[in-house]
Amino acid sequence: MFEDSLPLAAFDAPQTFTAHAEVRIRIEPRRVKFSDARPAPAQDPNAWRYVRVGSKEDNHHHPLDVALGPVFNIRRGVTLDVCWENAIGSMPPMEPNHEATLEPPPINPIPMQYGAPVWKGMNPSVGVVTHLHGARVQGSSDGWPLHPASFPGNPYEFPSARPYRYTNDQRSCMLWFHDHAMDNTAVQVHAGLAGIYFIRDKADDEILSLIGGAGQEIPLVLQDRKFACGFEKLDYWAGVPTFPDDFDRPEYLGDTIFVNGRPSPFHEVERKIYRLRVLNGSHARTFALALIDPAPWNYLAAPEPSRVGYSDLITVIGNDGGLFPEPQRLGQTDHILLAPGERLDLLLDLTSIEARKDDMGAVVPTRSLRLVNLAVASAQAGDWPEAIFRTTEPLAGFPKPAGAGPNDPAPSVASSVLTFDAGAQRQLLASIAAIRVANAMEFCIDVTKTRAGALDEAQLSNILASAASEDGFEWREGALQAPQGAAIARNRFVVLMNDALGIGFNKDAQPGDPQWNPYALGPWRDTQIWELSPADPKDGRTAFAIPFSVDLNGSNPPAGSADATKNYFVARASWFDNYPPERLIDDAAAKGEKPGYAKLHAPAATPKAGTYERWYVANIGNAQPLLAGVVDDKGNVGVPDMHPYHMHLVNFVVTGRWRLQADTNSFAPTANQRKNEFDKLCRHDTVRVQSNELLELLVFFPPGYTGCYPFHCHVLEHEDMGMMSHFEVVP
Ligand SMILES: [Cu+2]
Repeated sequence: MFEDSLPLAAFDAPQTFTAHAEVRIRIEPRRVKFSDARPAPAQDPNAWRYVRVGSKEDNHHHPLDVALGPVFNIRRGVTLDVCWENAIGSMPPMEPNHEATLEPPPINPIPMQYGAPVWKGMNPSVGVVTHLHGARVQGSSDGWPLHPASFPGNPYEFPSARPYRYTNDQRSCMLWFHDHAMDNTAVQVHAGLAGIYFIRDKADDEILSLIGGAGQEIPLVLQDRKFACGFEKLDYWAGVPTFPDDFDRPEYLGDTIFVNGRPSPFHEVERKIYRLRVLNGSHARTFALALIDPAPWNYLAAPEPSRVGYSDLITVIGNDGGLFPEPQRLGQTDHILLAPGERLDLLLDLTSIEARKDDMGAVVPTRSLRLVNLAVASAQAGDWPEAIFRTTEPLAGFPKPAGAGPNDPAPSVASSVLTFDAGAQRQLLASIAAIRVANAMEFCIDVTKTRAGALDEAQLSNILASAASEDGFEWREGALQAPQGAAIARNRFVVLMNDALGIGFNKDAQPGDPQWNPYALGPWRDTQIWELSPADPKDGRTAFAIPFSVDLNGSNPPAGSADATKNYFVARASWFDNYPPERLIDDAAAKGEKPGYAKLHAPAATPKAGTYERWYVANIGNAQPLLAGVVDDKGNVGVPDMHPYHMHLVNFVVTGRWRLQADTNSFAPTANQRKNEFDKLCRHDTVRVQSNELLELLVFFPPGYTGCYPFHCHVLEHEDMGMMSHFEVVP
């Protein structure tokens, strides 16, 4: 570890735009490096890559330094027209959805079968779809999963290029673009299809000049990955092992943290202030990030008492939707959680770092601080892998394991996140040293150079306050809110469902079969998302009882309450539940239809542009009644998954949290209970919803932006397997 240098210039061709521009991005197989120690392969491509046509990367004879796409820098309000072109290669002549005629492309073991479905019951890849995550765009430019830029020669008559317009009409923030193809997002992002995109404005300029200029900014794209042998390729399937009972684990988990495309790299810095723009670009892994001194006892003549935790050098100044209204400095032993899809904007103040002397009295010219990931349970054999999604607190309301007595505590998940318990610091360092995926990167600090001035916290607060109330939310009484007097148009109720116990998918399931879902009248899917309504459609579907009451037609004040169990009906299931509405039509000729995806069902919600809505989002299991029967005969506890819930187009603020309580089977309101969650300061486009948790979100649909947009879980495999639905914003 810490042998590769952090690629920065290696985001080879930064693209900066201050006036309207038209850009072509070609998506193509390329040879890339995954490690400084090994060159890119001499011949066969080992990644799919976004390349700007005409840039210095646009040269097939040369390998590229990283798999990540070019970095974009765009001024707020400047329009950028991007044509996303699929140049991955043509499909051999084939009948629609006919797998047998297709050859895999030459980048295995990245599993890029053009024609074969990746997961059971899913569509094969028929192209690429580029989505700019977090962007305010018209629906027609959002990257609709059913509108791929397809492979030339595809039998569905999809075009091979998609022109999108990005208006960048939003406050400064870090966005990222990645593949969003129906059913195939996970493998295509793994193949390399991701890149980052910054919107810049006045407040952003002021932050950069406060810390010494744009050179002090370091983008950090964190992705867990697993090398195939030889360090030339990545192996997707090795990250999705199958349980002995043949129950597929539906998440990819790598054993190494890649930062900007390199495994656990190092980066040389000085005693200055740095701005870290952090993206969790992983498929399924949530990080608990902290800063530590990895070797506090190596120097006998240390000028300060030895300590391990250095997270107090970090000040959090923003997340998905841009800058916070006020800065939040972390504590010495704090960690901060970052789920797939989420971003953080951090200031790292190294100006106070002291030089150390060795036992001969000579100054040691460098000191190291390490960015670590304390959520490591999956690295330990035998652990239920989803433990990595949990936090250090015992999960109130979480069902006890089979055989647990009345006085046994609810399962604590403390073991899944390493802690800084007093007296256990040496043990912590030993654990970190032993677990590869606990190590993100190391900062090597040159202490021989003159130090810069410390962070001007008063000036920082002024900059953040000046940009606090804009773009749909106002900073009032210590919380982001809808502007004074703005109406809340209505409430909606969404549940995230898991088939955690492996009911399994059977497209031919019939009513009464275990694989038949009586709530949505279709086969159970592994993961799904439902919109609930109190209205019984009277078609025989089973009511779904939830101990929480939402008046869907209510407006301000919020209508959610935890006092009554109420029956709901599944008004709209996931795209996939009513199998097979989005299957590629494979007998189109016989039906006299055009080949392609079948017509989409109605949207789950139709909010009006320019309005506010409250969305209640619950993460619960598929067992009814809740909490009963969620421990299977192997002692596995059901519904352990956290789901990072993502809505396209919008920003939202978390305005309430409830937890399902085991003893009373009711939802109890909880304060902003997890440390460093910063509910009142965050504009989210993605938020963690822990198991048995219910969130109240204040969602702003920006004026002037209409069309269809997905909302989904950002665990890419969950999304591919059905935890995705869509809303249509109407004028
Ligand atoms: Cu999920």
